[in-house]
Amino acid sequence: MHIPKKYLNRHLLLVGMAACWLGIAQSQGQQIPLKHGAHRSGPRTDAAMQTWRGYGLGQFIHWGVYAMLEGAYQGKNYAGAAEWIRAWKEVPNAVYDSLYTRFNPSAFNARAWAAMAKQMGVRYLTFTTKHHDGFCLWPSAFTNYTIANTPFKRDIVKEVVDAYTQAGIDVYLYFSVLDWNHPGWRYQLKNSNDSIAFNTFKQFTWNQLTELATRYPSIKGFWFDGTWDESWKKSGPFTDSLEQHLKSLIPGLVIGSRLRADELGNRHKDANGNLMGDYEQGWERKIPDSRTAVGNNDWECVMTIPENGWGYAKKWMGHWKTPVELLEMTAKCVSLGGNFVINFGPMANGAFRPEEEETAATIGRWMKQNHQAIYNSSWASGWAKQDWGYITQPRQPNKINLIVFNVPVAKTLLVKPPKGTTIVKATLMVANKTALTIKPVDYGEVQIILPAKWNAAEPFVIELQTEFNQKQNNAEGPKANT
Ligand code: 1KN
Repeated sequence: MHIPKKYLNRHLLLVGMAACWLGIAQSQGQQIPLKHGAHRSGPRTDAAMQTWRGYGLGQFIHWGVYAMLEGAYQGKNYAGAAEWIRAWKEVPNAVYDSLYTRFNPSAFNARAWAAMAKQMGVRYLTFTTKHHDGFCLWPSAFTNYTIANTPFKRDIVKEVVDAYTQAGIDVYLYFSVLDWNHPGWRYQLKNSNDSIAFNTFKQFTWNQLTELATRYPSIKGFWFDGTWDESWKKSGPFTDSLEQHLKSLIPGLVIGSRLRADELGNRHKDANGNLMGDYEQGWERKIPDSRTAVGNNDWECVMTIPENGWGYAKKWMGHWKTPVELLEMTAKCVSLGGNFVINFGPMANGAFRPEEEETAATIGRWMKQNHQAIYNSSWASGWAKQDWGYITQPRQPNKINLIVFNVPVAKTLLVKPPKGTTIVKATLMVANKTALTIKPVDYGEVQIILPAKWNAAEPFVIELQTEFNQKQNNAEGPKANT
């Protein structure tokens, strides 16, 4: 199609005028008025959130009656995520829904779980209290479909919360709003009967969450899931009251962006683009590529070790991430200002599979040596990303950590500090804390020279001590010839 030039120009003019008008509207703070949008703009600044922000590494545990089927039925492997197996056409609902009458995890030992997590170096746990199937790992008073009605009987949520809390690991409770077991659950509200039924469901959800917050007051937050359906999106005002109610029960409670909807049905971000909840909770099995992708929001990435699947599956499908790959993801997330959470799916007897035990042990050995680059660390503003690895900024001033994953054959790491920053010392945090040669080159770039025979068997950390000098003239580097 040919459009005469003069019309194109006129179009550009109109687009320009519209953009300008929008710009004026925004600068004058003209926003869509919302009663149930975000109640804060920008990150939380209180101590509980500072703690959350500094975790670096967390553990997720998915456990429920789905573990009994082990991701398979009658000899066939389920290609989906093992905790979703009830939705597989091969599995009759009646079979799945009676599994709990045989749930008896004789090897379950919450203190052993917490000990493994402690050794691994995680600083928080997110634990499934109830997944989409509706089965409750605590003896909820609001349904019979709970641990109390299994041969095991013990309150698993309590044992986990207590053991981890005693080990100094903060606990967050995963809770699926979507509940396949509750008669009032609806995907959509098509008529008044749906709304009446869904109101009973909302009351049930309110009751269960109040129960969890009251029974386990040492928890630091909730992790919501199963909130993507139309019925829930139409419940914006309810989600708002629920969030405020839970926060009134436990001061400092941290809740991600998946619980809320605004009154227009927007999730995560309200109609004005402000994040609802304390951190962005959309990074499931994916990691942002850049700081711009996360803006100024707090965020967390949750990750499976196999390709997909959170509950126990006998056969892990696809590529299993190695400990070094998981550490690289951890470093990447922290360098972009987020936390990284690795999922474990215990077996039906309550023990972890050997692959998970080994993964935890290997990550723990590395964390013991190198946690200074992961804990209480964030995005190193102004430091250019480099191909050899990741740069993190600890909370101390004048310190930077380099986490090296790919050692250049030339054994020289290039870094480019922000304008005005000088590197005064570079210390290899292994090999007897060797001080490394620092060679400033042109354009404000600096070479850090590794020992000639340096042969890293695993990723390692270099600590930089820096100085800030306002007056230093740090000229721009060469521009790409575009
Ligand atoms: C793409 O659809 C989904 C729906 C639910 C993908 C994942 C999930 C659930 N969230 C993870 C944290 C697991 O609990 C998974 O079952």
